[in-house]
Amino acid sequence: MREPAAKVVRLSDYAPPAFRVERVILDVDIRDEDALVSARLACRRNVRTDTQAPLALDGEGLELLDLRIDGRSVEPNRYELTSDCLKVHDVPDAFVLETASRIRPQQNTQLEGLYAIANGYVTQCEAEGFRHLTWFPDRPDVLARYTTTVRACRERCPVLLANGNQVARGQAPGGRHWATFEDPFPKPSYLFALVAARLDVLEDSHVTRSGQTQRLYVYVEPGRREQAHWAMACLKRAIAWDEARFGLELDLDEYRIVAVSDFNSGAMENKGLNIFNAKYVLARPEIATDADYVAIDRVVAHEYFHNWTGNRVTLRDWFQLSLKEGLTVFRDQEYGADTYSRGVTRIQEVRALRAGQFPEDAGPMKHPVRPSAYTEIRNFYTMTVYEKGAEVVRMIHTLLGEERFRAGLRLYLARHDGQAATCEDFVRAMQEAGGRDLGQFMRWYDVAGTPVLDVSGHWDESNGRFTLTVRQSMDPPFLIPLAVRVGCEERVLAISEREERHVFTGLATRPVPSLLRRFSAPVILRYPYREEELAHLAAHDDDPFVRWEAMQRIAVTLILERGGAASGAFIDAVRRLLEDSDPAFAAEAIALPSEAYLAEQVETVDPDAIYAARNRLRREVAAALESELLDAYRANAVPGRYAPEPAAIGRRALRNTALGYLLEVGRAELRALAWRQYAESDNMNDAYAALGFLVDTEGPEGERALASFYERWRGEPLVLDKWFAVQAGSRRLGTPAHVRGLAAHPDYDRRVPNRVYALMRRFAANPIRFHSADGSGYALLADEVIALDELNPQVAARLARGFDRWRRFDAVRQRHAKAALERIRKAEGLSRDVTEVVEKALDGA
Ligand code: B3K
Ligand code: ZN
Repeated sequence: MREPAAKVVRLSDYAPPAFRVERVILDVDIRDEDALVSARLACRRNVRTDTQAPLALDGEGLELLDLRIDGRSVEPNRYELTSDCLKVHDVPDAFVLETASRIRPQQNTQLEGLYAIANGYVTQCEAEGFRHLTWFPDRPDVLARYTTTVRACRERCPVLLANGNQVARGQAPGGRHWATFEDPFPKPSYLFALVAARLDVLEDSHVTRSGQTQRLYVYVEPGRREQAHWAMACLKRAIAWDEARFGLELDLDEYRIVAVSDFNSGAMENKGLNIFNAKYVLARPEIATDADYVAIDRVVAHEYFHNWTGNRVTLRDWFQLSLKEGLTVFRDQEYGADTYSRGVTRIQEVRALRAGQFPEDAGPMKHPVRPSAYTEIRNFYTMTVYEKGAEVVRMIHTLLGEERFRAGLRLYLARHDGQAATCEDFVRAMQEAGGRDLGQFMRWYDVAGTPVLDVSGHWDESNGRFTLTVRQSMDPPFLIPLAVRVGCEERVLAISEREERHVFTGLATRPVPSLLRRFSAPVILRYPYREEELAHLAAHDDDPFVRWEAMQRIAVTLILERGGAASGAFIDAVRRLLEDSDPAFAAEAIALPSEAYLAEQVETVDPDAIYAARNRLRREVAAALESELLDAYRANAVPGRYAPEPAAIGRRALRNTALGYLLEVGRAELRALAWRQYAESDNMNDAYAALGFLVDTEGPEGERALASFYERWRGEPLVLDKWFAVQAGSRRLGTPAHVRGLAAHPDYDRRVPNRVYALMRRFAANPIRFHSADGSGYALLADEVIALDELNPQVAARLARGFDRWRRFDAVRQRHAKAALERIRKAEGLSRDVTEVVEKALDGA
């Protein structure tokens, strides 16, 4: 089944739908080889649009069996059918359209629409998956009320679910059964969901502040109920948090999460029936790391928060995607900050933004937070839309303050409840409630690229004045909240000109300015700090981000300008941090900038040189501080049983960061320490950290650990993913050939996105071995993209993004990368998804 031809969709072409759909009555009959879908749509012409327009419905991969209007068969000459559209001419202003179609969920490898999983069937409709189920105006501004009947085999699919409340249920001949659900909330088709499967369920409840009891359910594969407790605890915490922080309550009597093993993304916020990648639900100490526990917490919260920001108020069109995603990421970030450590959470967000979003914003797939054109919307679930989108919302929060931001959010939700909104609607509500003109601020939504702030300081000793000059790269200029502290005075400067001066007075000595506090804007800030000024900030500033950033700045200079030779000031700073009262912060502060971030700082990337310099700095720190690192390693052992609670997570982070440094010393007894940790810890977090270090280290322990890990965990898919990932990310020289071997391993399954991401996306993110000068890494990724594209174009396109930065490398590597990209482009029947990514990589700047 090949896709319809690619065409560019533009924001400027937006037109309201010609028809509204008021009611949908859907019947999905899942059988062994296919499914029959019948739909009754109550349609009404939108009076404000062309009154002659035909009814145009989206549909892909549907075999049309019957078509009726108001009960009468539609004559063949009255409709047109193409591979993605059904057009019916001469329709009245209000009518009931009935269709019957056959689909093949058992053959659906794209995992979009209705598809088979090991233990049943599920749907994924965002963004345009509903058209794989039935004929429909599959766009987010058509909101309808749904009644859904699901039919399936009672034995194989005992659990039947769809959005809303179950209103009827029954048995049918041939060992089959059915259930009907009514969703009281109008919703766009992308929020539709159904499940027919064999599942275990964990039940709990939540009592709202107004005293109402709501039932909560987490469904998992049979036998895994014990692994659902953490996700349930997270859900309850998130519900309570949204009530307390934003006054938003759950609007449903029943709320369900269903975990599945085959899923393209992380999770999906379908109204009342979230469907999750099992990776973001299942946890127990032996199989999940601290990072896994926290990620589950954040994703469960994120999908829950969508119930208001996304579902109650949805999107007018897909260009507005960040309206729900940026806002909801901001909400889950704030939930994370309130639940764990605010400072450390912020540092981790900045790290991720710089490693992923900044490069995206400077590469061939760059686009504004609100894109203006796309070929395939599936390619725009990006860090720019999500993470930069969250930064944009955060800047509004910073400009308005908590109280007025809350008022703005309440106004936005009240004004647009039950509607499909735009980014302007959101900013307008914030502007009204905040009493602040945000007209200039809208540029953040519509202009791509990372702004640069060039800041300099002028000290006037004679009258104790310090003047900051701020020049911004954007023209016309952006409105940028720049939080600074000079001496004891803290201000949020609202930068709005290309160049501005800000004066601070009453200072006794030359100050060291504390800039971009809390990372108050997603910008690159340059300031000519001297090393001792940075050491001062790292030791004494009161903002964790500024302290961390000072360490990063020192390290960047040492790595890129001094070949990784450590300075006394840096060693001293690390020594002090090892005894910091906040181990979670210390772990972040002594971790060096990532190779991806370093690569963005140079003209032409030489990955081997960056690696060598960065690693030299690690070795020199380790050699100078061996005994202090060992002390920190011992002092931060966490006694008692494993629990994913913040203080313990922080201690484990510092302990493992110290261990990583110690292994750079290269002595057998330190490797033995890591081996003991691998073999003896009672939790995956510490075992996996040790495994990662051993795999990167010369010595026999790495192989031994890998073999034992495989033997122990081969039956546990999420852990087996880790086994693949740790090898794909290894810095060992033979990694490309080794990964090629793993792609032929019996446990490598291209139909399972988690497995593909574990091996191939991890490999594409390997800062040195993917970029092997012989081109073997690029060739391997190209082979995988081509093979995968036939099964799952969405996942293939994500892998293809591994080539994004190819032009930044030397001529030899560029030649290999270009050849790999051209080979992909020439592949027969290439999907729209991969075509868009590869063409932009080849033809873009
Ligand atoms: N809204 C979904 C994303 C679905 C991705 C479709 N390609 C998950 C989320 O952001 O919450
Ligand atoms: Zn989301």
